[in-house]
Amino acid sequence: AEAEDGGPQPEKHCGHGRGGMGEDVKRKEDQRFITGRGNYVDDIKKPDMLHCEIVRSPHAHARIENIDKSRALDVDGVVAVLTADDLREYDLATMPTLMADTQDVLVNDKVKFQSQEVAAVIATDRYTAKDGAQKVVVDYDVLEPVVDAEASLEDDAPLIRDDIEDKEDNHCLDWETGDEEATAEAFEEADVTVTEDMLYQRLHPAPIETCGAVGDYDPGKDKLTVHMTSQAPHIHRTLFAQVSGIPEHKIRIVSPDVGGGFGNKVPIYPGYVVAAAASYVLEQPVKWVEERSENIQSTGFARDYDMTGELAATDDGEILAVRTDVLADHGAYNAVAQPSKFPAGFFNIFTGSYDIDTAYGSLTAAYTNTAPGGVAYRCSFRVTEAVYLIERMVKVLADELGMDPAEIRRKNFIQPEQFPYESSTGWNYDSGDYEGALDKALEMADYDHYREEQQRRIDEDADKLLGIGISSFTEVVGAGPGKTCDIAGVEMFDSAEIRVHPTGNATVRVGVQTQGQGHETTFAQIVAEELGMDVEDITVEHGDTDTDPYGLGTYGSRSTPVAGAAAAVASRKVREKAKAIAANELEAAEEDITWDRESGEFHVAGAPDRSVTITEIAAGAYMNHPSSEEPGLEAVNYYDPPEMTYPFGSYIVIVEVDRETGEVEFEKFVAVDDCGNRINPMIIEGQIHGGLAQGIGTAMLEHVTFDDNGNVTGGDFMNYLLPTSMEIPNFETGHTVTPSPHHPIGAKGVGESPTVGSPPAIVNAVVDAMSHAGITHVEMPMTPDTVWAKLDEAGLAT
Ligand code: MCN
Ligand code: CUM
Repeated sequence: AEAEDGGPQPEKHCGHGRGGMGEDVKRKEDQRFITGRGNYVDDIKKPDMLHCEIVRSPHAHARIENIDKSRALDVDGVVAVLTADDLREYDLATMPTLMADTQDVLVNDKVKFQSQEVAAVIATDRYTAKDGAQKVVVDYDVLEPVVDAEASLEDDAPLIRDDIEDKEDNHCLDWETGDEEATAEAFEEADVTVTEDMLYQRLHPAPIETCGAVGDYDPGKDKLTVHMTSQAPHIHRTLFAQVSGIPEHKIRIVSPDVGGGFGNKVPIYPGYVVAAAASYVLEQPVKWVEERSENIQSTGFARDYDMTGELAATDDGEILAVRTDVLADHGAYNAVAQPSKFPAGFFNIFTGSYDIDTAYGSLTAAYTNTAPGGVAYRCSFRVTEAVYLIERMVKVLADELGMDPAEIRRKNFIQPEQFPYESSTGWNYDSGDYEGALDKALEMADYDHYREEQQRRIDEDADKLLGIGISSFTEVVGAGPGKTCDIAGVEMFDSAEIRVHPTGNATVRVGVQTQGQGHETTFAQIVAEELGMDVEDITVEHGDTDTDPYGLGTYGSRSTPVAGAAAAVASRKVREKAKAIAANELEAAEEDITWDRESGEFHVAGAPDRSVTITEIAAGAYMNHPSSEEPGLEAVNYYDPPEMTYPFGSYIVIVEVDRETGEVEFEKFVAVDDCGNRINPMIIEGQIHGGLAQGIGTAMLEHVTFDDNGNVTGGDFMNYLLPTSMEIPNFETGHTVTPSPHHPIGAKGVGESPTVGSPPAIVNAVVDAMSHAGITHVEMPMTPDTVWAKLDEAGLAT
C-alpha cells in the first residue's frame, strides 16, 4: 500500500507504460552521444579564443630560483606567460582546497610534487602554446623528495610544507573513531583474534575526458563565464567568487557534457583558475585542456590507505570487535574532496554489514611529495577502503576458524528487524536485508557445486586451483543531511525545479550534474511517474549555474538520494496545484479530486469518467486558471535529506589460479545489488557493469607508482593499466529490493556500489584458492608475479 501523496512504492509500480519508475527507458542522452553531437569542454570554440599550456615541474621537490619567460614570449603567437608573481597581483597565487588547505595555483616558491604547475603560456593556438611552454626556462634547486608516507613521518625526512607556519614535520592529521578502551577489552577477552596488514594502493579515476576549462570574460556585461569539467558547478561558482572577489552573480559556471568524472572532477584545479584568470586579464576567451599524463600525474588520486585490520571473535565465529589503524598518504596538500567534518571520509562505516558491539579506528595522514587527492574514484567518501577492510578481515577470520565464509557472514549480519540500526561508530543504517542478498547470490553462483569442485582440484593436485570470494558490503550514500555534511561550509542539500508548459510538456532543472549516469533520463522518469506524464515530454537540464537551482553536485552517489528526492517532492507540489486546476476544469470541489497513479489522471472521486490529464491541466493553468490560484504550473524543492541511504549487495567471484603462471581467470562473477526502489533497471545494470570493471581494474591492474626520485612511474596508460573487454568476464547481475524508508520514492543510490563492493570479493577469491595452504592475503593489484610469489610461498607453485 502507498500513501496517495508519497511514501515508498512497491516494485510492481512499473512505469504504467509512460516511462515512469521501473521502466527500462533508453537513455535520452545517447542519441546525441552516439551520433557525435555531444558538447564537451574541448568542443567549445569562441571567436578570438586563446589557448593555455601549463609548464610543469620535472622534479618532485625543488625550490624555484628563477623563471625566464623571455624566450617563450619571443615565440610568434605567444600572448602571455604567467607565473605566481603575475597571479599575486590579483590575489590568485594560492587557492583553498576543499579541506581548507592552501594550494599554489602556480608554484610560489617550492615545487612539492612532480608535474606541479609552475607557469602558464597563453597563445593563439594550442601548438604554439606548447612550443612556448618548452621555451620557459626554470632554474630549480633540486631537493630530496619523499614519496612514501611512512618515510615522510621519520625524523630526518625532508620537510615538505615549509609554507605552513611553525611546521616541523610532514604530519598532516590524526583522526579516531569508536571506543578504544572497550575495544581493547573485547580483544583481551576474545577466544580468537586475527590481524592483517593491507594496502589499498593509490589509484586514479581516469575518466575518458581529461579536465579542462574555457574562461570567457565578457567586459561588456562584466561577467565571467567558465565552461568547465565540473561535477559540482554551483559550489565551484561559490568558491570562485570567494577566491577571486568577483561577485557570485557575475560568475557563471557551465558544466557541459562531461566525459566521465568518477570523482576526478570534484576538486578545483590550478588549470581552471589560470584559464579563468587569464581570460579576465586578457579580456579574451582562454581554453585549457589537460593531456592524459597531466591528468593522471597531477589531478586527484584515490585511496592510498595503508591499513591494519583486526577482528576479535568467539570460537564459534561471533564477531565481538573490530579495530583498525591506518597510515594515509594525502600528497603535498590536504585536498581530499569530502564533507568538511569527515577528515577520513565515511571510513568509520568499517563495521560493515555486521552487528559488532565495539569498534575502534585510528588514522594518521602524512604529506608526501606526490600530487594531492585522496577521495575520488567511485569511493563513496572512502567507503571503498572501509568495505575492503571489513570484507577482507571476515575472510581472514573464517579461515582462522575453519568456517565457511558465507556461514560466518550469516552469523554476524545485522538482521532485518534491527533497522533502523545504529552502528557502534554512530552510523544510522536506514534499512537492509543482507541475508536475502547473500542467499540470492549463493544460489546464482551455484556455490555448493563450486565448493565441491574446489576440493576436488585440491585432492587431485590440479594445475589450476579454484577460489571462491564473497563480499557482502554495505554502502552509505546520499550526503547530507546539511547539519552534518557540508562542502566548504555549504550544506549538502539538493534541488529540483519543474516547469510545466502550456502545451503540456515540462522542463526539469536539477542541482546535480551527470557525467554519464543517465540523469537526463532517470530524473525525467521520476517526474513522469509522479505527474502521470510521458517521459518523452520531459527535458532535464543541469550544469548551468545561471539557470539551474543551487545544488551540491554529483558525487558520493548522492544524485538519486538527494536531488532525486527533490524531483519527487517538487512533482508532488505541482500535483497539489494541479488538483486545484482539475477541480476548476471539472467543476468539482478540490477535496473531491483524486489522482490515479495508474492512469496518471485526475478525476472526481466516485466518477472515474469525469477526469482530466496533466496536459489538459497544463492548458488550464495558463488559459483558464482558477481565481484561487496564481497562473502557471511550476514548483521548486530544496531537499535536505533526513538521513543517508544504505544500499548493499552480495558479490561472489569464482576464479581459477594457474599454479604455473600466477594468472587469475574469472570463472563466474555474480553481483546482487539492492538500491531500494529502482528507477531504471537498465541504467542500474550499466552502472553495475562499469563499476565492476573498475573493481577488476583495482584488484588486478591499477596502481600509481613512484620511484625514489619522486618520478611518477605509473603516470600514463602504458604503465597505469586499465581493464579492457579482454579482462572483463561476463557478469551475472541480480537484485533484491529493500526500499529506503525515508526517501520519497524509496530509492537508494547505486553508482558506486560495484566499485566499493567488488575488490574484496576478487581478493577473497584469489586468497581462497590458496588458503588451504595457509595464505591469508594477497596485495592489490594482483598481477601474475604477485600471485605467483604467494603460490611459491605456499608451496603451490609448479
Ligand atoms: N538509479 C536508478 N535507481 C536507483 C538508483 C539509481 O535508476 N534506485 C540511477 C540514477 O537515476 C542515475 C544512476 O542510476 O541515473 C546513478 O545514480 P546514483 O546512484 O544516484 O549516483 P549519481 O547519479 O550521483 O552518480 C554518482 C556516481 C559516482 S559518485 C561516481 S564516482 C560515478 C558513478 O556515479 N561516476 C560515473 N557512475 C558513473 N557512471 C558514468 N558513466 N560516469 C561516471 O563518471
Ligand atoms: Cu568518490 S568518487 Mo564519486 O563520489 O564522484
